[in-house]
Amino acid sequence: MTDTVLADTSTAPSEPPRERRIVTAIPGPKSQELHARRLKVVPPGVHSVLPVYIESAHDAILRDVDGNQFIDLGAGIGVTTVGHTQGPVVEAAKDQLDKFLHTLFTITPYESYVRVAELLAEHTPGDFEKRSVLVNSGAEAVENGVKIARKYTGRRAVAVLEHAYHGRTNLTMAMNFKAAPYATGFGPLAGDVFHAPSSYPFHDGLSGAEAAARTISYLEKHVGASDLAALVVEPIQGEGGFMVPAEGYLPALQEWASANGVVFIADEIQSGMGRTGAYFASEHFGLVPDLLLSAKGIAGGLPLAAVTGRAEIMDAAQPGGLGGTFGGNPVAAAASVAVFDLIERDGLLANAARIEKRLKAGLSAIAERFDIIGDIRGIGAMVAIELVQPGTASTTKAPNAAAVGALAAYAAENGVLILTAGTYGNVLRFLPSLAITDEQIDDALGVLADGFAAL
Ligand code: PLZ
Repeated sequence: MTDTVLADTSTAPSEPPRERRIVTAIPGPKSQELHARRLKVVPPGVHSVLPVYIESAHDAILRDVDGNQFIDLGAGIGVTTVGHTQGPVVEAAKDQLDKFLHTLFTITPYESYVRVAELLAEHTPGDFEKRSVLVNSGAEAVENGVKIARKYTGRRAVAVLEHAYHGRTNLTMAMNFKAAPYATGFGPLAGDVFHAPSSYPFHDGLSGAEAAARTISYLEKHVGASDLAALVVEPIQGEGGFMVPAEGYLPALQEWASANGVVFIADEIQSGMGRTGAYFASEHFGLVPDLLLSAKGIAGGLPLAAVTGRAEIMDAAQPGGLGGTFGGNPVAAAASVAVFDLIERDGLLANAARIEKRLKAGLSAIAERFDIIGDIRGIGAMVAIELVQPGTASTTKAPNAAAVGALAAYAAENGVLILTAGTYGNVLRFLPSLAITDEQIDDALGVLADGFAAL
């Protein structure tokens, strides 16, 4: 008998190579079969951007049931930020699976919930006492943030920004800028939600101070600070198209909010948990939100979300006023603790700057060849391009959604998953996991460049 000698590779022997590989038409025959089954039992309201059915995923690669492999530039919309199926995260979840799956924290509590709250207190901006409530989804975090702000202030109104996205529940539908597809026909919507003008440097050309004056004037005239419970902002808007506000804009809003007793809430559901190279994007702007909402990336793929904030605000909610059956599920909480540990252990935050540099350099090179790229923007592993009609980049900046659709389709057919965004559907966004390699980025951008050439 001879010993089996395993090669020293970073991939397990059964794992496919971590590269793009297309072996069938997209979607392949097995995906098509699954899709036909799905159409009989899942309503069209639940739409899939790319109906290839996934069999496994690791790091930045998705493998479908037909054996096609995609470079994943979407990370499940910013969820698998540390990479798909990272060992320590999977192990932590598996360990917890053997212990208990559920008790309901509001019946009999457990440590991992407390640990997640400690980690959130440590890694969110602000050197003061904080509390966290854990829930299941981003929208639920938004709902709770608003609820807590209303209780604390005794005020009714909520302000959000143009181009915002906050979820699919009744209140959050009203908070989204885009009615279609999120709210169309689903009303009546929640009242007392006000959409204020935002900062969108590519389009408005305003300085941060000018844009903030516009936002504040709108709120003072249209709502009145004394009726405003909360101002909810995404430091970098996600679904809206990764707009980085002009310098000074967000700090001016925060200053106005705190001078007027308005709870300043940062929705960091998409921009948070390392995506921009800081734990939370608020840090890039010097923001110290009163309440910070997190979800998506905080548990590496398991459903978990949180409202974290100043103790005196969070403590305004009466005992029993916050919670929910599955909020802070023990498996999700265990995975979340592992995600925080992994970010520290591997210094993952530093990857965001590498990814930004690589993506922006590649995209700039493409922009030199094709004049429909009007803007390249973003921070860290949160980068986007806004596409305009030929020759309008410095004039009308007329949106080019058709090109975005064609490019995303071309990329998918060639093994690169790129998500779209933007109020006018004319943004391609790149939000890969922090585990993506330079080679994978270059390969994906090569495909994208071919897509531009094919337009
Ligand atoms: N706030 C900033 O990005 C979720 C939406 C996907 P949930 N964005 C992805 C879709 O089409 O439903 C999001 C966000 C910001 C809130 C949310 C809502 O988070 O976990 O999807 O409820």
